Amino acid sequence: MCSLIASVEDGKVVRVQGDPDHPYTAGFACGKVNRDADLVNSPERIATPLKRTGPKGSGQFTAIGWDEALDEIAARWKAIIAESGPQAILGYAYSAHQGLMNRGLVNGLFHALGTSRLQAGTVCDTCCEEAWNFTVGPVGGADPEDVVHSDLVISWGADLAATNVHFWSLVEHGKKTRPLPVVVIDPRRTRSARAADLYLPIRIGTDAALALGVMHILVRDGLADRDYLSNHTIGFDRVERDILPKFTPARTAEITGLPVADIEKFAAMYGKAKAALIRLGEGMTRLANGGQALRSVALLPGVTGHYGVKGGGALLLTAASCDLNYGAVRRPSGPASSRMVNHLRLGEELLNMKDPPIRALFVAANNPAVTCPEVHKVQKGLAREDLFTVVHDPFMTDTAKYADIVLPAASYLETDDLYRAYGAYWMQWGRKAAEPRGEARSNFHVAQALAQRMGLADTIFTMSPQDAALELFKGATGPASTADRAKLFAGEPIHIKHDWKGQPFATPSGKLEFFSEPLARMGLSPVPDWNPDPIEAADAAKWPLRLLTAPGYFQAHTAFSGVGFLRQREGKPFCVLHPQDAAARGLADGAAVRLFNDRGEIGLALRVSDEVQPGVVLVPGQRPTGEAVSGTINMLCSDRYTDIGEGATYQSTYLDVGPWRGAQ
Ligand SMILES: Nc1nc2c(c(=O)[nH]1)N[C@H]1C(S)=C(S)[C@@H](COP(=O)(O)OP(=O)(O)OC[C@H]3O[C@@H](n4cnc5c(=O)[nH]c(N)nc54)[C@H](O)[C@@H]3O)O[C@H]1N2
Ligand SMILES: Nc1nc2c(c(=O)[nH]1)N[C@H]1C(S)=C(S)[C@@H](COP(=O)(O)OP(=O)(O)OC[C@H]3O[C@@H](n4cnc5c(=O)[nH]c(N)nc54)[C@H](O)[C@@H]3O)O[C@H]1N2
Ligand SMILES: [Mo]
Repeated sequence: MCSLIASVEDGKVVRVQGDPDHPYTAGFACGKVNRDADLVNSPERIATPLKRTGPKGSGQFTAIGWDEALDEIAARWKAIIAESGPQAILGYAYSAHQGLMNRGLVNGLFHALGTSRLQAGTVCDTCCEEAWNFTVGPVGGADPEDVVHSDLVISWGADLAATNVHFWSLVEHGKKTRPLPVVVIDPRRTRSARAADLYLPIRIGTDAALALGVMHILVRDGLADRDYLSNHTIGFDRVERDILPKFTPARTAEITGLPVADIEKFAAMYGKAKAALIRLGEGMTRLANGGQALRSVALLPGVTGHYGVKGGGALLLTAASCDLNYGAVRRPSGPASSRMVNHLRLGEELLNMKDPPIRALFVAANNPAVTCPEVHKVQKGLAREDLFTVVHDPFMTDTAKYADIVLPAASYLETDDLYRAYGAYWMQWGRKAAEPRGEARSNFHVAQALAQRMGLADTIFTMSPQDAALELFKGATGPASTADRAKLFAGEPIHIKHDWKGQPFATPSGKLEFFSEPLARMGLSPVPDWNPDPIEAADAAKWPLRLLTAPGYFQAHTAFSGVGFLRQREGKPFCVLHPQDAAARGLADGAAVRLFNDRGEIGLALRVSDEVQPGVVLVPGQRPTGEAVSGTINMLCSDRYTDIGEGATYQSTYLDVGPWRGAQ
């Protein structure tokens, strides 16, 4: 999350740019956020609340007033609660607004009502986060600004030039003044990979094998830091005895598709570095064995002791070390536990959940009809005539088209909120830059208005955003909680500074866990390992190509699809095939092609490029159905869970590509 300056003329946001005075944002934003003035002022925004007039999914609505909309929602919910209990309602609110209040209070509303609860984020980061927690513990990783002390940077499954532009810029800056080699490990030759000193085009889903292969070489060559291992880690003896012998350079090369020479070169660079920083991405964890992959890579800096050094170690996320009293907003009242619905299984649960079935759905700040796997099931679930659906969004999304009532949402530039970065140690109060467009209202406002109509008495539902923010500091510990309130509300960036001497470990043992007792109890391998996944292997035998899914440079997920300029920059929804795979199928660059597997088929434009390896089809971003030749990529992805964290397995998708012959 960047620190931004919005310029406002006549009450209208005219420009958004990175704050030049912020040490990390350093005066620039990514190509998408630079266009956020266009997003707020987009002619495609919904102006008023809407009520459905046509069949679900048809997008036929009529304008209604806010009071009418909110009264109807409250009346329907009360009737459903009286008949079936609160668990017949599901609040499905996610992260498009990153403010702690606008994100948290919607969940707080459903918590207080005692409805079924969303196990949120499984579409995104629960796998990597849980795997990190089992290894390092629920604590933030290395500070990206410490890269000024690094002597080697590894971008492991993260496209830094797309999703981490400020870190990338610090790396480029560092390279100007000292040797700072960059290694990129990614199946796609991304922008970051093209700028790397060593690029390893790894086979999808084989990162654990590479990390273990590197450990094998480090041990073989006497580059393991035995003091660090014995003082700060547990279980390496088991890994060394049972696992590392299996990952010889030759076998590692066979599994990962990388040349032995490159594996040796990378291991030598890593072993000889004094402060190597691994920037971990989430991309490598969105497949069946994603948890093992992340765990294995996160263990690597323990072998060399880089976790103990400033500028060394690994960074996945920083948010866990911003210790605020989140419960004040997210869990004001309500039962301690309730029925859980996995974020990935919306379709499944809408169709099959019983005792009681889900009868009412409130979707805010996400677009599951595009971004959830098994889109066919999601569409079928959303099309249920007996489901009362409300969607709160600035735009008429694919999901909103299925709603009974659509509420126009304010964007982050039109709200007051407190933000905590999750890739850096900063937080900041973000003031409302302009009044919401049309009749749009913020998530915070809607949560409060519905809470009042539902008779909830928690004071958080009547507080101003500033007063609610102050609740987050009550009883909180750690550096974030000591923020000077006057500076905070004046909008100054607050540095969440930790005085760590090396990476802290918040595991049961207090050490980096090569051996994890909790994983053993769950019936998972307690030590890092790599084994082929049987379901993937069966699918791979049937289908010749594997899906690689990564953010688009100008269309990440669907939140920027309301900006015409960015849609054009990204181009028509497309896929990328290696020249060999395109030639073997007689497919030319620019052709419309059919992507298909057992789950269905979609139509995209083809780009032929060797940025991917043979055997891979890359589909950047998730694009709404109306933009593509036909359909959307998640129609081909299953809602199966990852090994750890019950996360998404988009990249365990196998398929084929052929000429587009019109919808079948
Ligand atoms: N500016 C900006 N920043 C963002 C976002 C945004 O929209 N805009 N979105 C945010 C969100 S929601 C998220 S989740 C993060 C995601 O940001 P990241 O953590 O960077 O994760 P991804 O971008 O999903 O994937 C990164 C890379 O992983 C590669 N990859 C895929 N499979 C494998 C594999 O098996 N092994 C390896 N080594 N690499 C693999 C992909 O090719 C891709 O280049 O970005 C966040 N940051
Ligand atoms: N195939 C495949 N699928 C994926 C991924 C992948 O790599 N491959 N990545 C996954 C990941 S990492 C993620 S995080 C998810 C993201 O998936 P979603 O959470 O669905 O994210 P978006 O598509 O950006 O949708 C966000 C919606 O919120 C709306 N919005 C923006 N601001 C506000 C606000 O302030 N209030 C309200 N009420 N609404 C607002 C936007 O207009 C948009 O419609 O997708 C996942 N899906
Ligand atoms: Mo995400």
